[in-house]
Amino acid sequence: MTLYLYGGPKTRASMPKWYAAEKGISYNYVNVDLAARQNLAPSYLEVNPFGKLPALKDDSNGLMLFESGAILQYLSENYTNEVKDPATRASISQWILFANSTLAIALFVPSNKEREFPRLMATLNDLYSKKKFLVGDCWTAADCAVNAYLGYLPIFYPNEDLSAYPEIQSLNQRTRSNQNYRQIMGL
Ligand SMILES: N[C@@H](CCC(=O)N[C@@H](CS)C(=O)NCC(=O)O)C(=O)O
Repeated sequence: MTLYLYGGPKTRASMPKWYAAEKGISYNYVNVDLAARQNLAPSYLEVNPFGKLPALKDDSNGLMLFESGAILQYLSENYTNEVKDPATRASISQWILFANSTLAIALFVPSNKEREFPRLMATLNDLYSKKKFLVGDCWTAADCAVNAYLGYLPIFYPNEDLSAYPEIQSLNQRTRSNQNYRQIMGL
């Protein structure tokens, strides 16, 4: 049984890499050089026809999967014991989708940032003031996805004033002091 994770430096492959490291999931890493356009080589397009990173191949069942969120969810459901019932599965899925769509757009699409960012950040700040983990009582793929996107803030917007969101600031401090995260992000 072998997992192959296709990624590259400074790509969203960091998210499944971080998750796998935290959960002790082993895999073979395949570096795809975007600058050399290896992502558009026919051999990689067989893995992800869109030529995007990351992607995952699971030798145990022949699955080839793209989209970082789908990869997180697959690993969470099949390579950890964090999903114990349909409600947990749905809640984790909700947060992964939130991170990869709603939150990602609010952070990275300038026309949306002004309108969406303060509301989403205020709500997340409030949620994190009440609980440490988004689903249940341990760090799951839901936290990985949301923490990874919030962790992009100091990287992409080092001058952004986050003092109105102290819980997010301390969450980001915890993320940035996590050894696996540091290693994967090259901090
Ligand atoms: N929504 C996708 C985004 C994938 C994506 O855009 N990946 C970038 C790297 S972060 C990529 O492969 N870019 C190369 C290209 O578009 O040619 C995911 O989360 O996996």
